[in-house]
Amino acid sequence: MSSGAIDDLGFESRTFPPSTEFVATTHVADDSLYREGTANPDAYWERHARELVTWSTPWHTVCEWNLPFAKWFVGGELNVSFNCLDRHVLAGRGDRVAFYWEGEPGDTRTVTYKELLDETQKFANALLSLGVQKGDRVNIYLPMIPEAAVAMLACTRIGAAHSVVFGGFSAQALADRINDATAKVLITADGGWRRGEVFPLKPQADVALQDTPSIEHVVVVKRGGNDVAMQSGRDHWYHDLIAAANPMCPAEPMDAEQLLFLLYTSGTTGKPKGIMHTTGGYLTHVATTFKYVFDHQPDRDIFWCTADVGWVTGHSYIVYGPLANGATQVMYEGVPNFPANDRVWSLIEKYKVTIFYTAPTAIRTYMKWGTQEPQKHDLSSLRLLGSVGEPINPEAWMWYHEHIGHERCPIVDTWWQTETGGMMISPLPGATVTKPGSATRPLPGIGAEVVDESGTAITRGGGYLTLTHPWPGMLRGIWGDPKRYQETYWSRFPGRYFAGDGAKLDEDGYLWLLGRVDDVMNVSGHRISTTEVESALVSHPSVAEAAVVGANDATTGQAIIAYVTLRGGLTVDEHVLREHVAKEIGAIAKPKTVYFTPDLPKTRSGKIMRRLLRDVAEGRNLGDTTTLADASVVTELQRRASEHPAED
Ligand code: 7RM
Repeated sequence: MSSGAIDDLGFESRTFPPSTEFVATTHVADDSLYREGTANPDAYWERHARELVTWSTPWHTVCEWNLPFAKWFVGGELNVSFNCLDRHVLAGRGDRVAFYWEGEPGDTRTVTYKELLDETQKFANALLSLGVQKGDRVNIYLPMIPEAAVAMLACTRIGAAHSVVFGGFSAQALADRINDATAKVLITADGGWRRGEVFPLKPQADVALQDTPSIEHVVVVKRGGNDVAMQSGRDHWYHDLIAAANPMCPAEPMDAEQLLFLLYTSGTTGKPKGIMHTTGGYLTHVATTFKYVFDHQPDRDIFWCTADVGWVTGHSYIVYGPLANGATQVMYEGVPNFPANDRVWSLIEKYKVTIFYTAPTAIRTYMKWGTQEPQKHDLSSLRLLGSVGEPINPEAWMWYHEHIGHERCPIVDTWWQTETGGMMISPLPGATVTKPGSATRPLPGIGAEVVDESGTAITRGGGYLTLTHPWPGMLRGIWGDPKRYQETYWSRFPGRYFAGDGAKLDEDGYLWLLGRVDDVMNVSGHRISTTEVESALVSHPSVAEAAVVGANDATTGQAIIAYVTLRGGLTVDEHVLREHVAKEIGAIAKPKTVYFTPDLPKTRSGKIMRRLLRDVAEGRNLGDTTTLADASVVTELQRRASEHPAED
């Protein structure tokens, strides 16, 4: 079906209701929450702000909306670190484990809520002693160690905004982000462990620090044990500051709209945007969605989110959402294939993880590595699985369902963005019948609609995903650039937030995410989403992962070029895959050429970078590659393209 915006080539029809066993203990087993959220979104969020968050001063207005600027819980005051730590300890739960942390080499630490609170208070005092004041920005550049959570929570305790930069980013990326935020303090480590080796952080930071005039002090956590230079007066060891710090630092109440953090997203063009999130609405959103989407119960569950704290998923669903709910989590420092391809499954078995949240890119990698890896381990503790970051191809969903969830665990496919702060579209696992590859429906209290080219909402078929009313975790702007905020998100469809993603609606009103609209291909006048062609390719039993792009073509406008990674040990002919796509979704979507590759170019958070594949397919020099995780992947594809130029 075609609405002119994006074609609907859909073919997935399997459905999975939650099991009676799951429903028996779930928080939400029926439509009541949806009905409450639809009837009055503000009242829905207000109830959860009251029930899940502790405030020192109540708000007078739930939501003040001056499109495109929102304020939530206006007049209210609260402290985020109090909500994540103190109140659990005050309620007698200080001995509950907050983190079972495991370093990549296999060293472990168990951190209770009481210990996390003690350390956070000391570090908050250390930051104060370095001159950090309410409203200042603090940069964080750390590996996945508990100190990352401590650093973030210590900032919230004193009202400083953090800006976390992923530890895999370059010195230049760090310097750009520090300078844009004019941060006063940088918190880093000597190094961290990755793939069996120490990767240097402080030496990278030193390069950045040559060009970051706003930085007055640097705090260095000892983790890698690598040699680092310490500049006297500026650089301080974390353990020295903690040893000298006053143990008491009362949580200061903050205005609900106090800046909580900046998080930079690279976007497809232009300089990184500092996405602004504030305090009361954000905490309400992530606490509520964590509880319901993961059906979390603190006395039962061990939660593991495999994201890095450098991404929004780590902010919202490792630090703030889980800790606000008093969750017990696993935190892992390293890569999933050290020392072997079964590390993830061995950790699930070891810590008896009940809820596992990861990305489609990881699931497809596990598919590539083969089912023998999870089969080596007892995964019976798992009760719920989650996915985030990209559309999950139906076949990857089925693999996750069968080989990890053993057909017992609901899967929550959660659509959201750095900009949305928290989850927006996702099943509620005890109430929603799932379909492989669909994020299902907007969560209670969230308004999402698919619109056509003219901005009119459609009820079937493909179009542009928009959000129709403000939500508590929404971004409050782009740091230093309100005009860009307005233009990027609020100008294409008046009155609506435009996410930049395509989506389609099926006959049950379920949403199927179709990827970024910039990637949509135009073949003989048909607007074809990358997601549907990729999912058709992945539905072939030999294929683990696929990326497709539209390359200029004299006859059809664009031709579909596919890059395909096979499942371990399997092979298949190019023409078989082309016919497979034709059979699954139609001849129009048949790739003109299929390239086989052991890897695809990805961002450091694991999203496929189709823009680079388009450059390769059209024989151009590569555009911006700074966010690419492994540059050798594209150079190899370029080399092969130049050896075998695609004939027209
Ligand atoms: C959480 C996160 C946001 C973009 C978003 C989409 C894509 C994320 C899903 C998804 C389909 C999903 N934040 N995306 N989740 N697409 N289904 N469940 O990833 O800011 O880094 O990226 O990611 O394109 O716009 S993000």
